[in-house]
Amino acid sequence: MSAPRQDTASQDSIQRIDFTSFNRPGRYYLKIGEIQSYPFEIGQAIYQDAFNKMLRSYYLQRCGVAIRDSINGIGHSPCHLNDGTFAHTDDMHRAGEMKRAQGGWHDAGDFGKYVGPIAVTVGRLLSLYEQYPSLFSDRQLMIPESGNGRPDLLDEMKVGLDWMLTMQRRDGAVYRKLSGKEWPPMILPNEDIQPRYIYGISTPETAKFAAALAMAARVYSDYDVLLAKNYLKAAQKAWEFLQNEPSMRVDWVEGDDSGSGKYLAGEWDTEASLTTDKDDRFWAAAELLITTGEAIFSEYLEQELPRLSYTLFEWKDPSALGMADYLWQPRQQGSENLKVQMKQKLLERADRLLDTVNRSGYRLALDKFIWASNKMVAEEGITLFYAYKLTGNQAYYQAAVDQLDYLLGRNHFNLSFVTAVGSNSVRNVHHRVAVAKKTVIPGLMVGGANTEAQDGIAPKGLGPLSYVDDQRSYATNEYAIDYNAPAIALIGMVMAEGS
Ligand code: 9MR
Ligand code: ZN
Repeated sequence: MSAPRQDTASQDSIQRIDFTSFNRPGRYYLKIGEIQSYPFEIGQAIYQDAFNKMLRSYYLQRCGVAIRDSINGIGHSPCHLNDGTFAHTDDMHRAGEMKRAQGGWHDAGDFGKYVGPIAVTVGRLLSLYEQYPSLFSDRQLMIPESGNGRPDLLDEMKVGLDWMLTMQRRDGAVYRKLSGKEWPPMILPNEDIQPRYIYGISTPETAKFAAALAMAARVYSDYDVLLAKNYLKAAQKAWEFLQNEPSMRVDWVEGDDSGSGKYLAGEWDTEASLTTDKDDRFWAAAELLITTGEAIFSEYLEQELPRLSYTLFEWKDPSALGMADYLWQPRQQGSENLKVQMKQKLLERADRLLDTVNRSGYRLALDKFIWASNKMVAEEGITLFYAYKLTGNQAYYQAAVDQLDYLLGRNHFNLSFVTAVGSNSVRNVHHRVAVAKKTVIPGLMVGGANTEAQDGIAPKGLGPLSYVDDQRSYATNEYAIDYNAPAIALIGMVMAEGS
């Protein structure tokens, strides 16, 4: 056991115990005097259960269909069958007109459906699939499509992809979201019968759409050539629209967030990435290049790359996945010069992260805790993992696993931030179905510590301690599809290349 050391962010006193030499699989606990720890496992397949539960949660988020969950008995009748009505008049549709846009996934604890988070969720998970296809199989998740001969992951991602297609306009532009005008109370989705609206088109969403659909075009071509062609056509059409709209355009009307998330530069978000769509276009160009090999896309990347750094992949700025996918693209294509630049940018970030990890008692790569900090922990873990993949340096690998350890319980709260994973895990998630059914839905990762605690329930201003396991705390204890995705990816990477 190491000497006690203070973790600056939490003020906790921390001692490390190394279990490397324990190689007998089993369930263990620690006891010092009267104090006994939660039990924990040592073994080969310790992540499999978390991986499958977290992946399966997307099935439970499906919209527009009846959910009959054979494993947990969670379910509801079909919801939101009237999706949706145009909220505003634009140059192709009139307010009040209807467009069929059923399906997709509810975003989080709410019932909104947003192109941004769906695109990055699909992107993160299809990228994992491309790198480690053996993590996935048919009949893995016990979903309605299990047994159809293709990996369940692809069936589930198709739900998000096909819904995104419904959000595209004839000219390739993509509408940003679909939701009600009022936040529904804590009811089941089929009880939410308010009208649901399709909100304005936007170039950042159109670009993220193009990227995700371009990826899908290559991934699904092994299983369904027609579907893959359709996805590619949609991606190309979206890119065409972006060429006709060279500046960032977001059709936003005051009040468009009255009953749904903004996913836009706003009162809490000041990041530069929200005032430009170059980062979104970069991801689109990278995926379109990998899929089609067309020169216009590599010219675009050559031109834009010098201005970008390697950042944290999310809906605010998805450019990092463009770089990672470029670096590890199949068939060894791509320009060496671009790869060298990307590699350097990625390692610059990874080295900064490693410094932060080494300074932190919990070996955490984050030093600020805002809304969705757990998602950021997972994404930083992925960046560290990528750095390990590029260099073989074990220090990066260890730091990547450290991020996962934090999420699954090695934190101030002694708590796994994923429901039904671990021996002490979060229970009171801000999630309408879970609250209405008075149940715990397994495999949901919550947002985590958020020093701004905008909900007024979690304590404010405490950094990593600004968190509470309370279903009212939407700013710290809500689950969202784009939180689970990087956590699943980090787990998958560690499972696939764990040493
Ligand atoms: O995850 C989002 C976070 O990055 C933003 O800071 C926050 C405020 O805009 O919104 C979060 O997303 C929520 C969305 O707006 C509505 N659905 C639930 C999402 C998770 O809390
Ligand atoms: Zn629904």
